[in-house]
Amino acid sequence: MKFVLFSTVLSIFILHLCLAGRLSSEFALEEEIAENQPKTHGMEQELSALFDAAMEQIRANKIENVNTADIIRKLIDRNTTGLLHHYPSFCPPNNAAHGVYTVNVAELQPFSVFCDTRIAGSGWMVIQRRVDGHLNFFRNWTQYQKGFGNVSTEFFIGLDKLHALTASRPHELYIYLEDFEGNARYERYDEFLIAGEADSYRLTKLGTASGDAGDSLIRHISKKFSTYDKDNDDSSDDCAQTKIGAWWYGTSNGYCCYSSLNGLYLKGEVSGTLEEKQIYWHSFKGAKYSYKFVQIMIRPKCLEAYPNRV
Ligand SMILES: [Ca+2]
Repeated sequence: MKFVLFSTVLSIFILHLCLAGRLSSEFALEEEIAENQPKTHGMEQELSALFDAAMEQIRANKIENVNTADIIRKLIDRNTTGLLHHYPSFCPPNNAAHGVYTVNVAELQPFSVFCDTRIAGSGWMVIQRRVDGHLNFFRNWTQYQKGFGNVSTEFFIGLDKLHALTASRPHELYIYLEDFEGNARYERYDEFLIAGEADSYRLTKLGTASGDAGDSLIRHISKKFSTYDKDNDDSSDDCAQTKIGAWWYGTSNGYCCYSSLNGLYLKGEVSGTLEEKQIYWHSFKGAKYSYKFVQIMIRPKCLEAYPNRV
């Protein structure tokens, strides 16, 4: 109960910070927080005091050049109850933060993620990567729920984590593709929300697409996730089986897919019965091409206002 309350207060705080944009003088805030350290042992009073202190500073416009994530991290670190882990729920929004980090999000144990700063600026959390085809992605429902692989090479983060992260606050989505001829394209969506298990991890929000790879995902909006042992698509086919993948299969016009990035790693041109069974993104290289490198990433939307972006 206390954790839920804490999450709620922190969410409100983060929202206000996002709206406030950049703040001024980290030291002034630290002093203010220190003065408002809890006089009681209740976490709710503690966090309310911290929140009020921070908001007072924002209103007084006394703070600037502060990294919002650092403030949030400090607030979490100042919690003395021992109930919370000292991890944020997102990748650090600075260009030095490239590599493996630990994050924490409500109702899950802390877990490792890969934060990427080299493709689209800072703060992006990688949720899926295909590099060389060494890892089998034709896996069952349970494995897709929990995730599999190594975050430094090939992996899928897991649907439970994807739901928890995207439901915790508004996120955006970035899909990066490279072919075997040295061409790289991307498609970015300004919203991304995955439903929970009870709704079969439905692709609930995508927002507006931009980029040069073309939009091969919007036709999958509102579709549930399917694996070879869990046919949640609304096609008469079992799309996960016929396409040898796991995706938000089913489209408004009856096709299984216009994209299937967990398909087979087939190294370039494919033909015949293998068509659309490969790592597939229609609007870049069509139905008969399997990409060399894929990276799917997410980021909280409010990071747009953060400094240190490329
Ligand atoms: Ca079906």
